[in-house]
Amino acid sequence: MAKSDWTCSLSAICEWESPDYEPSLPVSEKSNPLTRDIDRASANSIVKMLQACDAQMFQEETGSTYHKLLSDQVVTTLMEVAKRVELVLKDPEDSLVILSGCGTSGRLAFLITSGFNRALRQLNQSPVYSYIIAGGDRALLSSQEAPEDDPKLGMLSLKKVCEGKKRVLFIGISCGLSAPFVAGQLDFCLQHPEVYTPVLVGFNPAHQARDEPLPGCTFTFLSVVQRMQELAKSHQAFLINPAVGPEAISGSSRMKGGSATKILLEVVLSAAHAAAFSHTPVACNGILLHLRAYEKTLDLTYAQSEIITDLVEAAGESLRCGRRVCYLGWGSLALLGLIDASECNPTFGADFEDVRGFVSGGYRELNNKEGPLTALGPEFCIAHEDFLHQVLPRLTDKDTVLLIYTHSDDVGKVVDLARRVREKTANLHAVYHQTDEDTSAALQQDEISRLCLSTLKIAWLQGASVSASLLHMQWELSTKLVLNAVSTGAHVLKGKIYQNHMIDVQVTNSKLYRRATRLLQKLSGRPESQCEEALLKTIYGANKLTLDMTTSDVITHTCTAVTRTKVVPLALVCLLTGCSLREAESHLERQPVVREAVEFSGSKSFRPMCPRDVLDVPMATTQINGQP
Ligand code: F1P
Repeated sequence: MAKSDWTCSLSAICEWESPDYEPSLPVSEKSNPLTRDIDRASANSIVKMLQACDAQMFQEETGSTYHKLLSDQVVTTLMEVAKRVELVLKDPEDSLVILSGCGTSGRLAFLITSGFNRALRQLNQSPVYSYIIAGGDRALLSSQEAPEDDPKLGMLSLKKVCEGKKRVLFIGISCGLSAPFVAGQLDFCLQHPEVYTPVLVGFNPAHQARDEPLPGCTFTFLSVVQRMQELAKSHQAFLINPAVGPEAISGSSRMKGGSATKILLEVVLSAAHAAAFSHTPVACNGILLHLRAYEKTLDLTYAQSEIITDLVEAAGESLRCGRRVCYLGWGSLALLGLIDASECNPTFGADFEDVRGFVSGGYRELNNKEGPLTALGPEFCIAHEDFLHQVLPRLTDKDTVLLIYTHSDDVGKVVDLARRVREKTANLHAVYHQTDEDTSAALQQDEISRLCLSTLKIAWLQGASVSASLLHMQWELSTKLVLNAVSTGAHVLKGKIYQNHMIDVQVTNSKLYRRATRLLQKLSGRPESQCEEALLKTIYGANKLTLDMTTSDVITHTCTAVTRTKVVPLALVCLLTGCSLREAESHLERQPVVREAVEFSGSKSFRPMCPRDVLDVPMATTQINGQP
């Protein structure tokens, strides 16, 4: 298949559903056959692959193996949960709806609860939604993966938020049905059914939930799910877990997992609001219409794939030459910029300076529970003023800046900022949404387009059937897709991905520890025990493992791994060459490309399947459109 003309066949789209396809892995961890060669694709092909992966979210149910987003069973559960939310909205006293999750799932819990509490305030209703994110508010903007492994912490934070409440609808989000933090919360709900009704959102079938023992607990994620399945029969618990297909970058649940979380929960909460405040009872048709509106959002967004490609290229070029990408946003779209930027560190091992998000109004706009976090360090400085002071003075044409806004934001302010950025760099781009009828800011928009190198303008139809709130949620999803494509595509172009795996995965929690071991098995062809041994040796910086090291639990390993860099690449070099850890370190120091480090040390055993650099080095300048 020509890389410059990437298309996908139906069999490739459905291949992951075959029972023989990576049978030991849950859907959320499988590698997507559509992106097998993403590491050597052009920007244009990368965007097309991401489009095809995203489209899998709305694939119809083909057999009985996997329920999909539009399956009857899923739609029925969405209706049931919406009715529970409606009850809370109609009688909010002493009641709460809580959305909780780790990493991206927690960030989206924050985004969604903020939006729907705002909607309640506009209706003069008191807010009923609350969010919990593992690691607290700092995890909204940075990677805090260790707390994800703590079921007790999850349970305690839930208890704290619910103090004095008589009725709580708890919605736990774990894309992989795997986070111990969420399992602890669900278990607590199951133990206190007089107050709590648990709902689980994730993207694996129930039997693929994680079955690993949890420290200090008698339950696993799987056993919690099984108890919930039993209670689901009598509507005392709910599972919303359609399969949306493997992620474009294996295990990167920030992408489809995050988008599907946003879609599902917004559908539920919107239906509940319409039932409680607009005399529109929760109905199957309404739910389906809303889901289809998101499907159209994907189409409308990727209809602009040429400009998205330009953005990916610009951002990729910036990252390749060690420069930065900045998202300057307004309103909730800015929050999507903050979220996307914050995920680049855990996903690609990026520095916080590589991709940064800024929001007009800073923490005032964010309105998070813990208030301003600027004292925690420069990566928590998120206002446009912080950008003007810290970043703007050092900007050059090699940095990429994206303005992200809608026509309902203060477009005059966008013009002002665009002018200031333009004095420093011509590499300025705009991503903005407007309704087809609105021309109020046409002159200012023309000015912005003149200042920008490219303008990604998405025009939306605002007919009678599309409410302002639905439109806004569509803008948000569209922005998420664009930014995910920009940051993922840019890191692929930088050479951070091998096939469709992130090889330099941070081994900072148990899920990532298991993923790292599997990756080593796949790339070295060695047995699991050898791979885990090599991983532990690099984590502990030891050529020989002591009893202490081998008998410690995974949490101890991951706490130590936080202090180490390039753990997986080092382990891989050791496995493939048989060299010592020190030798592997020096190979990688001299040659940060794993493939070449291995070849340099004389191994014949490593046969790379892609020509693109695996680690930290810029793509060869002769590589055009993915062709060497
Ligand atoms: C939670 C999560 C992801 C993050 C990384 C570590 O996953 O924090 O958001 O990208 O993979 O885990 P999940 O519980 O939603 O599956």
